[in-house]
Amino acid sequence: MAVKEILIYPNRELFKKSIDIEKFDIHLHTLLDDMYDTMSSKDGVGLAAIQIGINKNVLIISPVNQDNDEQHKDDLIEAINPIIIDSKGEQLYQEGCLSVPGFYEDIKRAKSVKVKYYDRDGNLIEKEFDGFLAVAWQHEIEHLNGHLFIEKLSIIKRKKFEKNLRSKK
Ligand code: QAP
Ligand code: CO
Repeated sequence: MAVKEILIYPNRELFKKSIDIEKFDIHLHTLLDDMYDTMSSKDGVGLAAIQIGINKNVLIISPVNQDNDEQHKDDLIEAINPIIIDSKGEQLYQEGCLSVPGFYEDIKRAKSVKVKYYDRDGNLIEKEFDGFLAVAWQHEIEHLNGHLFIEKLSIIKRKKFEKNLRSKK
């Protein structure tokens, strides 16, 4: 059990590009476990390693049961060196981010994505996701590329967001 500190915007670390994992070893497993403990402690549904200051291409996504709102660790998606190989359609979804606490906004993204990634044991997986999970994949992979969802806001909404942030300090 290790809950790590989550980096909060405007921490510049969040804008670093992450690098690929080369060894599927105990260090990777500890990182994944720490990420899960950290995300769970804040009721998150997704987390990228860079959000706890580790610039490696690792992300987790916790599918939420559509019927009873429950999250189960067995369903947890753990993805190493993930890439989106195809995307289709469009959807608007209200996003938030553990690194931008208390802020939520509708963001336009693809409706479905096909992704390729490794699991914690180094098995290559190719799968398609849509709806909420497709949003989560796009949001988390964006973290690995050094970007945040607030960069997708209109100029007016972004200005309002920055003004609010400064007034809260
Ligand atoms: C990314 O977001 C995401 O502001 C994960 O006060 C977003 O877990 C995936 C959170 C939308 C799919 C759809 C945010 C918790 C959690 C907050 C999160 C907060 C407490 C955000
Ligand atoms: Co986020």
